Amino acid sequence: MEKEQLAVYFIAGTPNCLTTIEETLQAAIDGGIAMFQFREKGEGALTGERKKQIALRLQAKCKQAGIPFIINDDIALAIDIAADGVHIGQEDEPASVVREKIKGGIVGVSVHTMDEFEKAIADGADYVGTGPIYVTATKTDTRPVAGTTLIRKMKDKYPDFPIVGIGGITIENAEEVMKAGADGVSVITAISHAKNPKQAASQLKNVFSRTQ
Ligand code: TZP
Ligand code: MG
Repeated sequence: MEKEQLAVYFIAGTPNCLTTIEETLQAAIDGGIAMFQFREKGEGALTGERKKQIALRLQAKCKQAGIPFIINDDIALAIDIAADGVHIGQEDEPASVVREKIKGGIVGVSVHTMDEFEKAIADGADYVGTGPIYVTATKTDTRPVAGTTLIRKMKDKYPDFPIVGIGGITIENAEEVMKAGADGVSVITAISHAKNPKQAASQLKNVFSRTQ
């Protein structure tokens, strides 16, 4: 994958969206997101065939826009529908095992320490996400708020490895994350709950452009 694909990395599942997830994703695409992760979690989350049917429709949108379509956690679904990749956390299957299963696809891993970061690299991750950088209401079982210190440390040691920040990132604080060395920001609420999701995506893209 290209690092540029992390610039504005939108994540959403149906429970995160104020309108339909398809409308929200389309607006985010129109605003200029570079990658999308389908993260169907939390109250009201779809499962089974209904989840798969939505995934297929979102995948088609991403294909049309030429951006990677990543699935959170659900390796079986990702393989079933030939998604562009998966994103896993520390509690999921080991990254080395997932790497084998996903073959040439993108594997992203959530990391919270330098040790987890180096393990993810050794296991064959293509990028890592780290956070929560700021306070977030979206995920309740997070680690403590980390700020941007770890991003700086990771970039000092591995300047070329793709890193994206996550958690509580907004149009207002995205610049700080980019300046710490992140290759991009991943957001749920900043786009999915925006009055105008297209404009929110476009503003995040502008923050990225002006910090390069
Ligand atoms: N992992 C760490 S924080 C978080 C995830 C999935 C939630 C990010 O959501 P938001 O709404 O952008 O803070
Ligand atoms: Mg997970």
